[in-house]
Amino acid sequence: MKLSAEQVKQFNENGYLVVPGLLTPLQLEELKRMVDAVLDGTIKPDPSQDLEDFELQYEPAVTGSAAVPRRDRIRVAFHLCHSHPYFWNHAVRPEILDVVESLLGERIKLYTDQMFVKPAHHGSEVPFHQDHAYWTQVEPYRMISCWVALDDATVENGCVRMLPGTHHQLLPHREFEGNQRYGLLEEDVDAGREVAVEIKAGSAMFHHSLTVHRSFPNLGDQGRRGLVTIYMPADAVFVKPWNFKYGFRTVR
Ligand SMILES: O=C(O)CCC(=O)C(=O)O
Repeated sequence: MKLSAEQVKQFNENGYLVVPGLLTPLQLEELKRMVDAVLDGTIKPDPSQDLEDFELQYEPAVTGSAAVPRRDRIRVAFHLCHSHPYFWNHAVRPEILDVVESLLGERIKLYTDQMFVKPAHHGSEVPFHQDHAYWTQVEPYRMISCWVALDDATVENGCVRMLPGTHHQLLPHREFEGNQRYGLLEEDVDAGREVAVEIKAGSAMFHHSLTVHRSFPNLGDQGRRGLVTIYMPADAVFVKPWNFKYGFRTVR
């Protein structure tokens, strides 16, 4: 469904927007089953990819721990939509593209997806950052991410936390050690304005690629999975080379 004028206004003011109930209960159950299969290693990328497994990043605290099931050791799974037809079909769902069209215009390219797993007990933090700090090859600095909750995302299990109205300029990022290469420190932003975006499973949060956000570690008993698919206007310009092996296909 296209967004209302009021929803577009809210997005333009805050740099993010929650769309409740984006997926039906049936769509959500199927998505969870497929994500579990990726995390458990029971499905593999499409054979044409010639990959042994999906591109995975592990939680540093439990990387080598055989006592922890594989699904609880994974921090992020990358590029599922380019490696398996089920996730391609998720990325081009009309329910998602209608919202993206309301925000980006009629011609849309898909960049990729990232599955943030945030397992119970040891899911690690994602520091403050603007997504576009990673993607400066593309102008204008305006992509849209669709973050679909597979579980209820709460303060306790590390929901995404947004800084409203920060989507107007790119801030200088710092080099970090560890999983996340660049980021912002609390002193770089007005952290007091942060909003914890708690959403129900099957709902989505759309955000602008300049909106500052982060998430805390998950020290609770409930996992918190979020599948993010990322889109750009089809007329975006590549100002630096970007050898992204899957390419950028027009999806609408
Ligand atoms: O899911 C998270 O914890 C972080 C998500 C994020 O950084 C993003 O969607 O860009």
